[in-house]
Amino acid sequence: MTDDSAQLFTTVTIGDLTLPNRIAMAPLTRNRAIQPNTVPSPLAPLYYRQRDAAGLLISEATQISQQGQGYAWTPGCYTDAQVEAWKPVTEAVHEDGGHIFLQLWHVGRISHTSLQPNGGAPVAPSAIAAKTKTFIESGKFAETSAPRALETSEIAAIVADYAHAAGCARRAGFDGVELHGANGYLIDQFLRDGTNKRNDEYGGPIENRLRFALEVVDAVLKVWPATRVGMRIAPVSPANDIADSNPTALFGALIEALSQRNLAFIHVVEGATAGPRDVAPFDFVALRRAFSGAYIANNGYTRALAIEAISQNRADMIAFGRPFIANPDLVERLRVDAPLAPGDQATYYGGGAEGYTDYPVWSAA
Ligand code: 8OZ
Repeated sequence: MTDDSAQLFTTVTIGDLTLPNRIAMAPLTRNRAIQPNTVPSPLAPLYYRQRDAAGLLISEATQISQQGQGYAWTPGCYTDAQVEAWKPVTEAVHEDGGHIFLQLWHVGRISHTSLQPNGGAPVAPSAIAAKTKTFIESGKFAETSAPRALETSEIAAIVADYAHAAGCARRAGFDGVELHGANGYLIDQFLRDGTNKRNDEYGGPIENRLRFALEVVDAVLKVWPATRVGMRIAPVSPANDIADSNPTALFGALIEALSQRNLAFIHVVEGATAGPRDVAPFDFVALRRAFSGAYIANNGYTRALAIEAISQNRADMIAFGRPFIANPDLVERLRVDAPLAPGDQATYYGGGAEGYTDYPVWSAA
């Protein structure tokens, strides 16, 4: 072990879990679920097991309902068949002594009628289409479909869908759940004034725009203890055409409310998702200080940046996403400072074992 990498290999407490290192695997959408029931792939247990030296694995984004789906072949965790198919994943990870949280996801407006129940319009806080594309079952990219605004009376059922999926995650043997509050999906759409133009109690001032996120958190906290619940946020990311006039005020207020609820962690996409870290000024150190739980940092971290952030106590864990695709043994490579394989974008989304479970581990030989 090189001296400085030792910083990444100290134990860390997340909620009530003591984890062996500071490296998390970020959620990675891989689009290999089995249609029409969006059951996780039979290769998923091997895929996660190959990567489970990470102190914490966060699953790929997983829809809480059919309405919550926005891309072809993403898995769900809301039916008995899906729960059964997730069990071998959690069992494989636990056999190795690893830990895995399920990421709970509702895409809101980032969807397409072909993926929605009865071919209907996707739902959103307001009827504003996202200028972005999604990936549909024809195997092609398509413009997202124009959404319809949710009726106030419909919101409670979506909150209940989160709680139901959180219960399914428990039955499937996950160690906890991460709420996907990042990247312009439904929770983020409610939070931001660029996508939330509602006149009811879910729109307008920050206090109202937080309401949906906090109702979801509170519903999930009836199923899981706060020690096993985290939220992923991306305060300045423009992902999926999201925008807000004052992310500092918005996320400051959110973090205060999450602290009051003793959430185990926030998982923060620093900068533009999968893009530049310096897309807009934002004081992530202040955000971390304001939060009572652990801070998992993500986005564009290299080994050197990760060591620096942990050494300077700017994060409790560092989540690596894309580097885990082609480097199943990323944890070991970071330990010994081995070169990283680049990965093949053509196999990121969809397909089978190729580019999923067939990446070799690094050998010093
Ligand atoms: C890449 C492709 C499709 C979805 C995210 C869940 O950005 C995603 C996602 C990433 O959070």
